[in-house]
Amino acid sequence: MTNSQNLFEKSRIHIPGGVNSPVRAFGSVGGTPLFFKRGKGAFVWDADDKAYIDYVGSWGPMILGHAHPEVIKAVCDAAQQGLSFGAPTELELEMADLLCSLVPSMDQVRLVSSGTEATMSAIRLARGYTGRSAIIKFEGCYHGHADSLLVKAGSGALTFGNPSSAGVPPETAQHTLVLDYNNVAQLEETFSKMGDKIAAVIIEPVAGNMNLVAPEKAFLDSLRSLCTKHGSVLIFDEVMTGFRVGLSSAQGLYGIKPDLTTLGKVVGGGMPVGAFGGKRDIMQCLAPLGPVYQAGTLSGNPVAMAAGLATLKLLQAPGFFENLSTTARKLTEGLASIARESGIAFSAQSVGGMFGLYFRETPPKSYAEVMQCDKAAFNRFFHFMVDQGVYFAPSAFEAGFVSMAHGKDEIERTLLCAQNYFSKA
Ligand code: HOZ
Repeated sequence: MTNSQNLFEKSRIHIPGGVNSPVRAFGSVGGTPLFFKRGKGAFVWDADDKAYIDYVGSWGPMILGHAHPEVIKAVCDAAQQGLSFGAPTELELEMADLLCSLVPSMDQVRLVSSGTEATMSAIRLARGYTGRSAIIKFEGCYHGHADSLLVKAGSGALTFGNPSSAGVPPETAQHTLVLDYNNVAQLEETFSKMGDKIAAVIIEPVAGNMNLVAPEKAFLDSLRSLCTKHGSVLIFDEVMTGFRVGLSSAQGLYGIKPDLTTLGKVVGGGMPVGAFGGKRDIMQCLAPLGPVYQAGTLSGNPVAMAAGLATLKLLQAPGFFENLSTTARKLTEGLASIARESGIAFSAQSVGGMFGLYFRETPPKSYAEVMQCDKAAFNRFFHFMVDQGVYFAPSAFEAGFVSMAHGKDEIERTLLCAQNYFSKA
């Protein structure tokens, strides 16, 4: 029995399913989850001391690679001053100023402790601001696990075949309309029928929780114009794409200004941080200024702020995102070309530092097309790569991530392993 297997057996006694977040359980790919004990740069080491090139990066935050010395120093320095005060600190001010200067649509921002908190609060704020109840989300998009958003959701919900969770009252779910990603006609029809009832549309501007699905520009443009026309709040959930696909996030990349934006992952540099922000008149509906309540004991935690600020400082270096995007592109183009030579139905694509691998001929454009991927083929590939010391997300329905620590050697080694696999598959 490996140390990971042993730890998993023990964890199942007091932790439901042995994990604190479902996708980690390897339920979709089969086998036993790896327990990690250390990370450095592009690598993680499991409980048996085996090293892996890591393409999960804690599901996105580790954009600088693991244990970056400047981030670790910032965290240690902040911790020396005290862990939490439940009162404002200067670090929060620094973070808010930085976020509003980097995110094109953000006049004001509120800091929270997770992406789920950010999206849940943004929805409440949009409802409070408009006085309307209905929201639109898209099938396969995942916005954290708040009740109204766990309807036909992606990520773990999709991985385990329960896109709509038990425990969500029908009265809550009835206010959530689910439409198809990238379907302009359906969006227009819905707005023409009930535009005056729609409080908000929430979208992952690049979907990353049903594998990676890239948006069509025309789709994002119609979203913007329909929300403006009908007085609905457009929320870009950039928890995954924020500072991951570019310095000005997906909204900068596609040239769209949402009304509200949610952030998480990279913004905390590996610590629990989320944020939501946007237009001043909407943000001013929040307590203590306005009637929409939202609060948190650990919101804006100084140690977490220090990690986030150190990370955001480093990714503003000239050429950072060009290099990151080139790394992701080399990986996906390399994998696609190796698979093509072996006649395997496989495709891959990247947006900035995130990527998708698909066991089908072309990248999917919707949830329905994601479902056409050969999941069993992904699972076989996943396990072969793990054996070879390459760790991809343990689910066919998650995006992958590279960091600035992934260099030529790591990409070449990954491609070599994949070549060994595809040539025999
Ligand atoms: N919801 C995350 C993937 N999109 C998984 C989080 C985790 O297991 O850490």
